[in-house]
Amino acid sequence: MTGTLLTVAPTGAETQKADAPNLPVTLSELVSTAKDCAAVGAAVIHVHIRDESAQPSLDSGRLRETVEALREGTDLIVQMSTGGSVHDSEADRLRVLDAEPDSASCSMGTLNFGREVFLNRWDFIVALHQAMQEREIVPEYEIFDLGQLMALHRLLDKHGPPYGGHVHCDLVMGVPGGMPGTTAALVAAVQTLPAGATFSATGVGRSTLPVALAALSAGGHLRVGMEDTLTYAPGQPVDSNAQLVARASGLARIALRPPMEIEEARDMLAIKDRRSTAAEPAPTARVATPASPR
Ligand code: KMH
Ligand code: ZN
Repeated sequence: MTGTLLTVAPTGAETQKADAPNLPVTLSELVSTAKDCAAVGAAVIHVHIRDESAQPSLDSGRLRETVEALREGTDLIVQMSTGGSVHDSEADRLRVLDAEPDSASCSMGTLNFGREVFLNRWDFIVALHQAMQEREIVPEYEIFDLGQLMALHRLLDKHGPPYGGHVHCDLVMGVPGGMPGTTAALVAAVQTLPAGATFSATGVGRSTLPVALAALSAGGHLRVGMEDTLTYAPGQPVDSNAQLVARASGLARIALRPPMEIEEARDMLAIKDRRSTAAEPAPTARVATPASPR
């Protein structure tokens, strides 16, 4: 049994800074969060950026600067969101790849997203998949509902494997409009994954813990962070992204599948090494987490 790949999704596009003052929205907040999360076990960072007013942005210059700063400050696998916010255009979402991240999300279908619609037309999904193949960027297929896994089978059958050959999915569960964050839904999704695929799971809101526990028991990996969860326990707001990563690390250790080292995660996901040898960040010193067995 392998270790557990921990992804942190620290910001997202839905929460306002005013509603969650600890949400990282500036580049320096993001880099500092990334370092803290790497220290407690994260290997991947799923990034949405904000503009100077802390609103979601897909500005090309900012995206590039963000990828560079995260690469300079950490060893984390940098995964940029191509999902953006529900208001972003397809052209802007495709242009995210110009920032040359290690990985990028590829959402596998359209769904109601609360009161909004998160639009992912088939032709757009194909365009994203092919652009990532050409640019040697590893996709993470975001699965919000069971039928989206059938779309993934069709995508791989018709358009071939992703760059690197390994298929990794993230089950995003509990979005109002998508599959629920339950063990039954997770099992149904896991049974429908393409052969050889690995998966992470994240449960939005109060489904965070049930989904994490179900994913670990099913041999899966975890995504946590303030993109998906703002409440640590009933009545207790999340302090920081690192708090959520530390809790996930503890659960992974209890399951005897401790957090994967970043290099191991790079191998599993077949990430192309874009780090410059000149400015290598110091290796991440990991700290023990509260639930570590002694
Ligand atoms: N913000 C959501 C509408 C992704 O990052 O690829 C879409 C999302 C998915 O977060
Ligand atoms: Zn996202």
